[in-house]
Amino acid sequence: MKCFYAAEQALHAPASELNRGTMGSPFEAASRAATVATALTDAGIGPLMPPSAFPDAIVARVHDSGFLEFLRTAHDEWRALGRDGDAMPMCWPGTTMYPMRPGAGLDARLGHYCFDIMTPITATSWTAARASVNTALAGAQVLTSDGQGSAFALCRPPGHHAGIAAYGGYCFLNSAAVAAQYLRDNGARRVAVFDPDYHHGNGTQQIFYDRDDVLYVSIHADPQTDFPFYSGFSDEVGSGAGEGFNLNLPLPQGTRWPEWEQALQTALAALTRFAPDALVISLGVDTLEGDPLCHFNLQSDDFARLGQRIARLGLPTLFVLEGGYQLDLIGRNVVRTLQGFLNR
Ligand code: Q9C
Ligand code: ZN
Repeated sequence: MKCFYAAEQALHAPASELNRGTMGSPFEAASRAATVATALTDAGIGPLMPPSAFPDAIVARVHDSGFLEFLRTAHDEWRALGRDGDAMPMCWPGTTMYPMRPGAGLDARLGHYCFDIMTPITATSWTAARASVNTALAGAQVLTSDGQGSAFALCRPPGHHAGIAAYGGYCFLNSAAVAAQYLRDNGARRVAVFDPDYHHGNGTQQIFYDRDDVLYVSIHADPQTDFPFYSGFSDEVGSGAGEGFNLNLPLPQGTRWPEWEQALQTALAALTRFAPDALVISLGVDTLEGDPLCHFNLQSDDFARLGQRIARLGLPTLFVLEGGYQLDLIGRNVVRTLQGFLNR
C-alpha cells in the first residue's frame, strides 16, 4: 500500500497542553507519527513516501480564506506583540453572549477561530498542518490515478475537528475533508467519509453538512459525555440537499467490540447504500482500551476486523490518521487495520 508522510509535519510540537486543569505534556505529540512510521516499516507496509506540494487553492475548497490567513500568520503576530511561547486564546465570543463580530486584534481572532484550549499554535504549526494536508492529498492522488487501489496518509497534526473556519481538538486543517473534496474535483461523483475515531468529527460534519455528494458517517463517544460536546448527536442528519447524508452513531463510554460492531454494521450499510466512487477513512485508533483521553474498549484484533469490513466494501480507499494517544500502541493498531484491509 502506498503510504505518505512529510517530515515537516513534526514541526508542530507545542510546549504543553492544559488537560483537566493541569498543564502537562501534549498528548498529540510529534512522536505519534514516528511510532506509526516504525510500525508500518516493520510490518512491510509502505514505504513512507514524502508527498509533493499541492497548491493552497485546493485547501481553500473547504476552508474559509480569512481563516487560512489567520492560521498562517497568527504566531508571527503573537511574536510581534512581544509574547513568548505558543499562541493560545484566552477569551471566547460565547455563542449565547454576543452577535458575531469580526474580531480585529489577535486575541479576538484567536477566540473567534479556536473552540478549545488544547490546540496551541507554534511558530511552525502552519507548516506542519499544511504538510499534513499534502500527505492526505498525495494519498488521494493514488486513488484518482488508477481509479481504484488504496493509500495510507500518516497525517498529524490530525484534522477531523477543523471546520470551515474553526480549529480545535488538536486539529488545524481538515486533511480528510480536503482529500474528499479533491476526489470529488478529480472524477469521483460521490465520496463517503467514514470516521471511526473515538471523537465525533465535528469539522468534517460541518464542511459537508448541506451536501448530498459527500456522505459523512461517524461512530463516536456520546457528545453528552465527550469532546466535542456540542455536535455528534444522532438527530444531526444534514440540512437542505444534505439531509440524509450525515449519519452519527454515538455510543456510551465503556463500549466494547460487540456493541461497536453493531454500529459498524449500520455504518457499512449506509456506506453501501450511498455507493460512493471513493472512500476516505478518518482512522482514529483512540478507541483502543486504555487510551489516556478516551473510554471505549476495543482490542488490537478488533482493528483487523475493522480493516476487513472496510475492505469488503470494495471501494478505492484512503486511510487518513486522526487520533490515538497510547504512544506504544498506535502504530500496532494502524498496522492491524491496514493488514485487515489488505488481507480481507
Ligand atoms: N486536554 C482527536 O482525537 N480531549 N482529537 C481531551 C485534552 C481530546 C481529540 C482533553 C479531544 C481531541 C483528533
Ligand atoms: Zn479522537
